[in-house]
Amino acid sequence: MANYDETQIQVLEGLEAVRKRPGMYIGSVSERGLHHLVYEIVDNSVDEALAGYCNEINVEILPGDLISVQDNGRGIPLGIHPKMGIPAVEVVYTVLHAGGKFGGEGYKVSGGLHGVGASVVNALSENVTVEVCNGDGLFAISFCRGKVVEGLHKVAEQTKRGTKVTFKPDAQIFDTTVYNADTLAQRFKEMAFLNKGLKITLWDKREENSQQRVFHYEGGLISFVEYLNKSRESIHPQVIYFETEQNDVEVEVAFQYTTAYSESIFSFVNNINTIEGGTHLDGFKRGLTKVFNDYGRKFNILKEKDANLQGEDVREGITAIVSVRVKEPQFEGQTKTKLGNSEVTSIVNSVMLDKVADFLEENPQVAKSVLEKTLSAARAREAARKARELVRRKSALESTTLPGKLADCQERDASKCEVYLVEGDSAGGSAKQGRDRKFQAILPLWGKMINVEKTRADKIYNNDKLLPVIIALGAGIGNDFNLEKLRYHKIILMADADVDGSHIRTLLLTFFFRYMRPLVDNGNIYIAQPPLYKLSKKGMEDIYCYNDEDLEKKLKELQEKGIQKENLNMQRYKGLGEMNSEQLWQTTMNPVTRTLVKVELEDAIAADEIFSILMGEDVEPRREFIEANAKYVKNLDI
Ligand code: 28F
Repeated sequence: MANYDETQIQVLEGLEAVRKRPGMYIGSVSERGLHHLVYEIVDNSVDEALAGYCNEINVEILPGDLISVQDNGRGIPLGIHPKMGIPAVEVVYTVLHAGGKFGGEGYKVSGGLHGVGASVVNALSENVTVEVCNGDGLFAISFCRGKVVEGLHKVAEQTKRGTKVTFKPDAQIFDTTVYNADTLAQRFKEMAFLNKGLKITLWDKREENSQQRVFHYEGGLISFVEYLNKSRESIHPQVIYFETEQNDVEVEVAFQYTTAYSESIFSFVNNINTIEGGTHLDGFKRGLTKVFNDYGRKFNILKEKDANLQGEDVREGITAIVSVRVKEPQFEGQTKTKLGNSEVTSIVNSVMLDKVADFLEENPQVAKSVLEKTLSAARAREAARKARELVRRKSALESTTLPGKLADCQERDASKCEVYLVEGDSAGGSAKQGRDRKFQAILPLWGKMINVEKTRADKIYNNDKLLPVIIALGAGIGNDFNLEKLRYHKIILMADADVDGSHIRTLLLTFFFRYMRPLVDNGNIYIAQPPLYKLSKKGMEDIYCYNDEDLEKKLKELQEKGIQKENLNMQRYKGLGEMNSEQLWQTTMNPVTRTLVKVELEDAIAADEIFSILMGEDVEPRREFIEANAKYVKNLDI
């Protein structure tokens, strides 16, 4: 214990650094960062499950937004750490990066996006209590903002094993400390799918009489694909699945084809959703293309005169999960969610060739249906290529042939430019007059927007409603999309706050998500917030309210100043069209006074799901969604 003081100082400095710059460790201090704390702790339990010692995790949201996570693993080790001279559990909770690397033999594979784990949660929590049952009893240790307040001590006799962590996120750090149970549930569901047999229970105890939600799938990835396809029509009954290991890399793949036109492929490394893909995904795609070409040639479904199927042909309508477990994953890319280990490509490619070829030979009926689908996709691709060529040629002439309806801005630096996509010609007119033409462009949209979820690519590229949007943005579409060519860094959807407005917003978001996905990932899309009410009175400046709570608040403020509701004139706006250009500028477009909602992608799987439920072919899931959510609807105008 000679250097005990010194190491303690290092520990405190480490945690102080986390408190100073929390964003560097958990991404942000928004609601998203708040949820991240829970994932860090649950990831530790999942690691224990991956090691084969734990099969149940219970998460509770307690009154006051405390979180408790409990597992039935071996319990965090309590023995004195040889170098630090303190119990191992204390090391795990106070030393940055203490996770898998400490104490020699770490876990074989380990999840955790940032791999920073428990000490970061501790640094960013008002209180943490860790309880460990290791077979010899129940022991506990407590912390406050990262510092030990009650050292490790025995609490009771206990023969069971496991770890329970209870923490309260620090209100000094986070914008909000209120948890969203649905966000957590979505994540736990995915984790349960990825780890077959693992049972994760979520119980929101903030409300009385609340129900437990249990996520437990013996089918694992097969259940995952079935779940994702519940609002799609599959073209073969069973999910194609295999699980194997090669050169220390575990590969698990499940996929099924549907009548959809888009592809929904999700890839994971050690349970982490690799949003940017990487070598495992490359291997999957390469293997898939080759296996169908080989099969098609062998059985003469692909004739001699036919060209090879291309990657996009064999992926049309596929729903797939690619999950690999790698010992030392290297993460790259902007958000560190892209696998870089080059050896993984050939491993996944070769197991695909093996396993999928076997499956096709054993299931010729399935092989035939899928190959027919890929052939028709190849024909559609040809048509789409011609359509896209046309778009490209039109956009190439960009400066001279910007859409006639577009009122462009003067600024040429795209990072300073905004474009408002406005529903309806009349609102478009007011927006054109009201805007600051230096940096704000207006593109009015009119008529019926197409639903891209139900349309094949070739019909989209030359659709007369979408073409102006594609050309105005200037960055291309689909595989050709190039963020660097984007002409406006803020794309603002401005539609009425009614049912039709929601519809057009949803149609546009579906289009951006499926065909200009980098815009979503990069955070270029915003939704304008026009006011719902105007309060006016002679001699008083007009007051705008953006929702019902806002209205209540402002009425109360006025009352405190002695202005009664009865003496006010209250106007409820039914649409953008009711505002003149000056009002529209003041309430919705002036960067100083407006509110914009930024569209962010927190969970790509949940987003894919909601788009296919709301916009897809299958009616039943949509109906269920509406029945489940109708109670939340506030301003329904019929
Ligand atoms: C509610 C949160 O944190 N559970 C955990 C264990 C079990 C072991 C462990 C954890 C070993 C390699 C560090 C026990 N016995 N739930 C949890 N359960 N950590 S965290 O060991 C520490 C890691 O790197 C454990 C034997 N080996 C490991």
